Amino acid sequence: MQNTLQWYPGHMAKTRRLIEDNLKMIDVVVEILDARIPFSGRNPNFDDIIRNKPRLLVMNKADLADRRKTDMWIEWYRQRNITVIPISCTTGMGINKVLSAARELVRERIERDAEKGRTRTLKLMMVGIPNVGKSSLINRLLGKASTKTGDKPGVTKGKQWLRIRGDAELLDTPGILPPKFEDQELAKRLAYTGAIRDEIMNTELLAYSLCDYLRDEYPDELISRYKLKDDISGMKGYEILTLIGRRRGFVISGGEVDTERAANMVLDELRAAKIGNITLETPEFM
Ligand SMILES: Nc1nc2c(ncn2[C@@H]2O[C@H](COP(=O)(O)OP(=O)(O)OP(=O)(O)O)[C@@H](O)[C@H]2O)c(=O)[nH]1
Ligand SMILES: [Mg+2]
Repeated sequence: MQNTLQWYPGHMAKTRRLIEDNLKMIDVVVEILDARIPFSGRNPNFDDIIRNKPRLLVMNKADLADRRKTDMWIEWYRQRNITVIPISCTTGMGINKVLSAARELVRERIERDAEKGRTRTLKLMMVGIPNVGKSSLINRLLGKASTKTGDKPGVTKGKQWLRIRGDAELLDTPGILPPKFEDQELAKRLAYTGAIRDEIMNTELLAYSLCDYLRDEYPDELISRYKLKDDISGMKGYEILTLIGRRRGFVISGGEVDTERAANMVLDELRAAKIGNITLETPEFM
């Protein structure tokens, strides 16, 4: 990992302005989180940008996350009077709750309009860090692929208005991250899920940390996926990754393990949930 992850691509500053400029015509902001990092995957700047606008939180990619921890995070947010809806754009789980929950947040306004004989077109703006599934959620709500999605951050470039079923309009926005990361652990979690491009990270160091985490939180999944025979409980992340590389036959001349190849493989397999349903952070309850 670079010593201090300090960066802010120009398009993210532009997106911030895009969100701010469109906010006044929006009824509800839908903030999309990745269920595998329901805390680290929130951009703290959204509080400044969105301010008092009604906001709905959805935790997408629940199909990839650890169900038990998803429930813990829902409870953690509930204790803070925040409702989070777990959804999956892949399986369709929870999608039908999104619009009704958003309407509920502005019910009084909808009712006032109805009294005046006006039907209100609900205007929603999707925001979130890169790669969480903002465009996928729009496609799901529309029932068709109307906006481009992709398994890397930075797919959506400009803004895009899309209408659904005549009674709602959706605005897609590109993902944005905070300008800098004070907390390296948080930056790593973003990278594990693919919210930060691998190119700006040291993937080997990233995979070492991931192996440390999996050893403590998901040892059975790790052992079974890579058929590890040794006792990994006292091992360091890099030792575990070396073992994994050896099991997979990633050996270079001289019998050394190609840890870079092993690192990329483990990260890919984590992202595809091949190691298991893994959530990368656990809430702390007071
Ligand atoms: N397993 C799983 N994958 C999902 C889900 N939702 C989206 N994806 C995948 O995640 C990747 C990113 O989805 P996008 O919809 O492009 O994400 P985005 O937030 O619009 O990304 P940017 O526009 O780059 O900020 C794609 O490969 C999607 O297929 C989900 O619920 N489960
Ligand atoms: Mg997008």
